[in-house]
This record gives sequence, C-alpha cells and structure tokens, in this order.
Amino acid sequence: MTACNSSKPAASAAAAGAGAGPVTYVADLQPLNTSTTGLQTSGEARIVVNGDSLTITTNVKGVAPRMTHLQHFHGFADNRDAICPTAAADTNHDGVIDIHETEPMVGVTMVPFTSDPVSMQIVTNTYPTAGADGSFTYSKTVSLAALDSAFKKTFNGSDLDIAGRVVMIHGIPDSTKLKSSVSSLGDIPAQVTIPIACGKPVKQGN
Ligand SMILES: [Cu+2]
Repeated sequence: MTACNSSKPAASAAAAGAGAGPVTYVADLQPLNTSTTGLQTSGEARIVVNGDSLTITTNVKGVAPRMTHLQHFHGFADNRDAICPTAAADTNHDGVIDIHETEPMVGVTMVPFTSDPVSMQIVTNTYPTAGADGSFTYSKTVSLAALDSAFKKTFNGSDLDIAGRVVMIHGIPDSTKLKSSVSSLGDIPAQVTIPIACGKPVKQGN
C-alpha cells in the first residue's frame, strides 16, 4: 500500500460542495481485552458526511454499566492506514493490550466523540455514559469544514481521512484490578484508557 494513495477525497469533495450525495462509513466494533472486561463489547460506529455536515453515531453494547466510556478516532498523522490491534499487540505479554501497545497498529488518539469533537479536547467529561443495561448510544453532528480545520491544526495538516482511521471504545470499572505492567496516558488510570472494542470505518456503497 502506497503512502500516497488518492482514494481519500470523499470528505474533501463533500466539503467543496461537489454535489455528491451523503457518504456513509460503518465501523463494525469487535471486542478487545475480553478476558479483562469479562464482556463481549460490540456495536457499530457510523459516520455520515453530507455536504458540510458530519454525523458520528455510535451504538455500543456489552460495556460496563453506569460509567463513562471514552471513544475516538485513532490513527496516524502521516496517514498510514490504521488497523485494529490483534493479539500480537500485547508486546509485554501481560494478557492486556493497553493503550500504548495499540499505537504501532492503531496510531494515536485523534478525534474525541464527545459533546464537542471539533474542540479536539481528549480529556473531558462529555463522553457517553452507559446505562444499567451496559449499552450506550451517541450521536453528534458537526461541521465537516470545522472538524477538518481543527484536525489539520492538530495533526500537521493531515486530512481527516475517515477510512484510514479506526474507532476505539475504552473503559472498565475503576474497581477492576490491573497489573502494574498495564500502562496508560499521563496520570489517567489504565482502567479509563484500556481499549474494549475497535472497528475500521468502511465506506458504504460502491
Ligand atoms: Cu480512543
């Protein structure tokens, strides 16, 4: 796969008002770290681009109830193609794929699915909270141009490139014991950042 493929203008074309209809990407979320979560987290993330409107919707089930779950696009600023982590990502063999161990396959945390994705603010309390049944839904519509501009500012001019990213869902109860080998970001507890599901957005239709 070349670094410079040209299959990404879907978002740019829509941004430019090229008259294309809505473009939909669907990420089928598959569970991660199931022996730690004791759950089979699953669901779907759907991204619909229609003119300047970009709507992110997630429907996730099989998560720890009554707690907030972080969710983001992850990827590479150099637009290398991100893939969901496999078991091989657990390079220290402690049985947990922690957030740092995802980075070689998944890249870094990029766009937060919160009340304000355009802020690009990763640390915030506006991620969705699961209900008592261990599921949540989230939906937010933003301006594609605004998000693209914020994204470029944060990632050295990179394109949003939805199909080149992955969606990850995070979080287990803070009462869950983790080995000290499970790392996290800054002083955020590993229980908050541990990935529990991942999916690759696939452009629908032709
Ligand atoms: Cu994330």
